[in-house]
Amino acid sequence: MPFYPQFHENSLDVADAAVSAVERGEAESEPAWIASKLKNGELNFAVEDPDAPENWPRTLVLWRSNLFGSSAKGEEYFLKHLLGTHNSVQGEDHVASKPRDVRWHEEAPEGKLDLLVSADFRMTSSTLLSDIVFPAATWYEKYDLSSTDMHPFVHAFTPAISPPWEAKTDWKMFQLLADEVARQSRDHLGVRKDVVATALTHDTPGEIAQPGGHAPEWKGTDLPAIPGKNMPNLKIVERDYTAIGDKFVALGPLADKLGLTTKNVTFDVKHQVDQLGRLHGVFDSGAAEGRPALDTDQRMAEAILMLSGTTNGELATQGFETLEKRVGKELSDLARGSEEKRITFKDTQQAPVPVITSPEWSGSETGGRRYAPFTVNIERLKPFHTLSGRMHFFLDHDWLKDMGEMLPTYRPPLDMHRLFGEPKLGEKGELSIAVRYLTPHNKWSIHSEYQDNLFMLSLSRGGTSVWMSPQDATAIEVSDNDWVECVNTNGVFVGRAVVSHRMPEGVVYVHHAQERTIDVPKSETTGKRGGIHNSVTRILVKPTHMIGGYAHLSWAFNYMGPTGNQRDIVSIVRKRSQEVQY
Ligand SMILES: Nc1nc2c(c(=O)[nH]1)N[C@H]1C(S)=C(S)[C@@H](COP(=O)(O)OP(=O)(O)OC[C@H]3O[C@@H](n4cnc5c(=O)[nH]c(N)nc54)[C@H](O)[C@@H]3O)O[C@H]1N2
Ligand SMILES: Nc1nc2c(c(=O)[nH]1)N[C@H]1C(S)=C(S)[C@@H](COP(=O)(O)OP(=O)(O)OC[C@H]3O[C@@H](n4cnc5c(=O)[nH]c(N)nc54)[C@H](O)[C@@H]3O)O[C@H]1N2
Ligand SMILES: [Mo]
Repeated sequence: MPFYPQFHENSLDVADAAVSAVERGEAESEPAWIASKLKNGELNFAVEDPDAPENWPRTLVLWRSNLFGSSAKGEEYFLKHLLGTHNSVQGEDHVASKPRDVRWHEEAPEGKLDLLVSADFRMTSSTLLSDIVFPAATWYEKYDLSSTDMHPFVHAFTPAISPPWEAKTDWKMFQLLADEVARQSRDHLGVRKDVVATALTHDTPGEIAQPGGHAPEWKGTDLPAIPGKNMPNLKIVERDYTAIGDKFVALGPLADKLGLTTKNVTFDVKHQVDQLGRLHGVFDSGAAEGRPALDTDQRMAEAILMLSGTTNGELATQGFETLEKRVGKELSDLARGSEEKRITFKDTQQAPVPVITSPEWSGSETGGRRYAPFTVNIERLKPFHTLSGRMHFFLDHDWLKDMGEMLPTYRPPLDMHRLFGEPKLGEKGELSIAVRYLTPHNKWSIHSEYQDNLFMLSLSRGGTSVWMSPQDATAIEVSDNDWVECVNTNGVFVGRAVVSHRMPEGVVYVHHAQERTIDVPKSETTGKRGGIHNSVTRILVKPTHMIGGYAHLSWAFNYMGPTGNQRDIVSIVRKRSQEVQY
């Protein structure tokens, strides 16, 4: 798993030490030297002791995320430990689940962050808590692209008006930030070597690094620690911090030198880089000399369309030809006829444009077909990216063996009473009952978005709500629309009961992303305003989600990694005073 910071020492200093050790002839290579230090314990991964002051990040920039109103499972712990601000954690630290290999601090640090920045165009629970808010341009004030793997169109964002007052496009914000970091780096960081640790990633040689799914421990054993095999790949890179701003607005030289790789298909983009240079111009000096300019949001959008097979037929065909050689099946016919088709940003502005079939995805749109995943695998027998190359259910990794989960199997929810002393399910108190607390996605919003307008608020009854069964409602003498409170060791949530026969007995739904900006009264439990759906949750990481280096059980950016499991949460739901204060 990627983890930042990477080591308990500054990775720039680690890089310097590694380089000089190699110069002195003490090690064969920098990665070998770093691995030997990790092995003998002179160097440690930061994740081995995340509560040590040198091991946590001090700055957090939220962009297109509403962490404290939406995603942060275990919200109150984030408020307490990350931000060190008002919180409603009700219980003690969960000492019952002390880790063995990660160092435990009796006094968990509070207020780890020095600076929280968010870039958003709405007032959210996160902007309320941020030190700095960058006002973002909305979708009608900037150029951008929108597309997903589930629908076959590329859409353009085109500004109807300029961003008002100080608002800036996301591209501009990051550009300005990069320029400022570069300016300050002239005095501070300059040019440094750095170590980069990368996961054993899916569709790279790393995914066959641990054959048989055996993952024996090298730490404290006789086994050697080998980068790229039983530990991350390690690489020394040079970072010119003073050039970050210049590099941010240019397409870098590795694009044409190494090509662009997706799903282990490398696209040779020399022609495209040349075309972009002629279209947008190249820089005549500085760190990006000779490189195509990406200095506006519009140019960046154009570059994305130029460099993707789904919008550039030349690349789609080239990618399929590369793949044909590897899998021995005809594939390039899927893109044939579109060799000269290039979907430009102008095209997408005129109308949503259907994409070209490309090996970047697994489906086919050839001949106007609607996209469905894996059609190329099924119809052309292109191997699935799994251990066996087929649809694959049996998993023989050591850890899955330990968990008894080598085949899909039913696992009951965790017994939170036995494990953590939470109340027993169904346990009744005075006008209260212990229930399972689920937070599925909201029907009246997409996460925290689109709910804070009169239409959606009217449709959803507005404000915070708790869906519950008639049986549970009767047990605590609650009628539809009464105010209730959900409380457990993690925190508190206040909302109106929506009593519905659609809910099974013993379960409540508190829909995802009901944030503290709309109709959130003070809670009786804490006397404080606040508590969101995620106040009552906390994360339990499922160990098998951290398996890596074994075929499709390998980490991949934005695709495969642990999820935050919060679905075994037990909460007391109780009737409260119907007089609410804000
Ligand atoms: N308890 C619980 N927690 C969950 C989940 C759950 O089911 N239960 N679901 C999880 C899942 S699957 C997800 S995906 C996450 C979602 O969690 P988040 O990604 O944190 O949620 P959003 O509310 O979608 O936040 C997106 C923010 O980006 C802003 N935004 C939108 N467009 C732009 C833009 O163009 N520029 C800028 N600068 N900002 C923009 C929006 O205004 C919004 O505030 O939550 C996770 N957390
Ligand atoms: N309207 C709307 N649509 C959305 C989104 C949104 O916010 N709003 N978000 C989008 C995003 S980013 C995502 S990730 C998807 C999420 O889409 P889904 O994964 O479908 O989302 P959920 O509603 O979180 O969960 C689905 C169901 O899982 C059930 N469930 C809970 N625990 C368990 C369990 O232990 N076992 C089983 N079998 N079921 C369980 C819940 O009761 C719930 O009905 O939705 C996408 N679409
Ligand atoms: Mo999601």
